[in-house]
Amino acid sequence: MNPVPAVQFYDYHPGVASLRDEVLQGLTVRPKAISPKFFYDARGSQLFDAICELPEYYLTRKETGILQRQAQAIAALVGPDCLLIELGSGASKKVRLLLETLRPSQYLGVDISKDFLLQSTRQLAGDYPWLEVHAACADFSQTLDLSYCPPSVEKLAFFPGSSIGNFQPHEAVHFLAQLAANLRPHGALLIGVDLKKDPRLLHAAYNDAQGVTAEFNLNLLWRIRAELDTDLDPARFAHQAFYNESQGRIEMHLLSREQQRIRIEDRLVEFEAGETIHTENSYKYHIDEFQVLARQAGYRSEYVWTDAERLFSVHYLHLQESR
Ligand code: AVJ
Repeated sequence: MNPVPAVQFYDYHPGVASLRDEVLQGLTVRPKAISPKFFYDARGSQLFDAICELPEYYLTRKETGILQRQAQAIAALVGPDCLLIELGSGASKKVRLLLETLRPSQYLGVDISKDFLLQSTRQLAGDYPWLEVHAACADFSQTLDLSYCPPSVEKLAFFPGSSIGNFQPHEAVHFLAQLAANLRPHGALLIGVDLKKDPRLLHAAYNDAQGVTAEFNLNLLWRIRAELDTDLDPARFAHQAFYNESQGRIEMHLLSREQQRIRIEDRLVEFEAGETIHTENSYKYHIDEFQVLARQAGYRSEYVWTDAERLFSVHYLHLQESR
């Protein structure tokens, strides 16, 4: 018999009420907006994995290269037997680059996509029998509470993929400060941050030729159709992504192809032709811009690594001694 590897599981999944409340709230204000955290149902998580393989989506490849090259250096900074906490762990692929070298004693994966999280952490536990594996299904976009964490001395938080870019800069500071509070008294943060660059490269990364990013964006509407009571027709919307230079961010929207009225549960939502639902921000930071945010949140910057073309950065930040 081959037993299913043991994963300690903590379930704080927000549930369908959160989708309904946030969608109705977001569609009855102007400008209309829905949080990108709702992208990640099972299909959305799959599509995001496909995005990571796209030739135009350099982020994953660049970050993976940096982590591979710097694994030894990171391990030397952290030391063995830490608790490694991965935020937005998804398929838990990137953490595999660190495990053999870093040799943490415990791993905690936190993600909003429940089935995906369970499946990937079970696989991790099977592949690394020496590792104690924990998984928490949680929405950490508003509050981050890791008090269910296994007790440990040294904690390393790992927040890859430039997911920090989903927050506005002031929200990012708030989030990082909450994370710092959860890491105290001892801890560090390894975080991937996409760099500012030629807008044409950014544009291509979010408007891929195969249309996978478009499908990922539109999947949000298919999800709403599947989980809520509505006559919404996703075919009446189009994917839109562009670089907003003054804000330093990629914006993704779902653009209404026509004037329409949609019923969602007991509410009617009106769209003008060309009106959009803002579905994601993906902020890009110069190295020093991000270091300023990190400092405001209570970290000191120890190391920053980039790829040779300077498309992507990985920061190693240490908790500031509390004053
Ligand atoms: C997972 C938030 C880092 O912003 O690049 C990819 C999500 N959206 N393509 C990003 C995403 C469109 C991704 N993050």
